[in-house]
Amino acid sequence: MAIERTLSIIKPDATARNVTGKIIAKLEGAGLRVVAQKRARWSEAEAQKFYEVHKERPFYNDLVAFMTSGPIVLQVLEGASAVAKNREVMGATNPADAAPGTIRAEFAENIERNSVHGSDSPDNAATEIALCFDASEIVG
Ligand code: IDP
Ligand code: MG
Repeated sequence: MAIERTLSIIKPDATARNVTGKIIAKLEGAGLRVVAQKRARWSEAEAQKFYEVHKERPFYNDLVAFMTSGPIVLQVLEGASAVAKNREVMGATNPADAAPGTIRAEFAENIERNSVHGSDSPDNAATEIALCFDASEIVG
């Protein structure tokens, strides 16, 4: 299995409830290594750019408002098949469908306030990592 990197975001619903450490423990427990991490508060323009792929979706404006409503924690995760591994430990987008033990099953409030973002392909991971981190901030 190839060693990959993926972008992870701990979302404002989770920072508000002070569960970033519990979420990071889940990621590390799945074998993912945090090789970059920073806390940030996105501007509207930053959130709009990050979620540009969703701009035609009906939930886009609400999603941008949610993602700018409080602090987030941006991370680069590294490990074997990190993109798929992270999606597995995150669980389904809607927590009602998320498998027991996944981050979203345990922490998400609803389909929007679902605690974490994870890149959905190696190509998108590379794009999202480059958007959020300078190379010098990633230390593997
Ligand atoms: P993902 O985060 O599981 O990859 P996406 O379809 O890429 O899911 O959607 C991006 C984010 O948009 C979700 O994580 C969630 O916060 C929000 N979202 C997705 N679908 C809905 C919806 O039907 N209603 C409200 N928000 C949604
Ligand atoms: Mg997605």
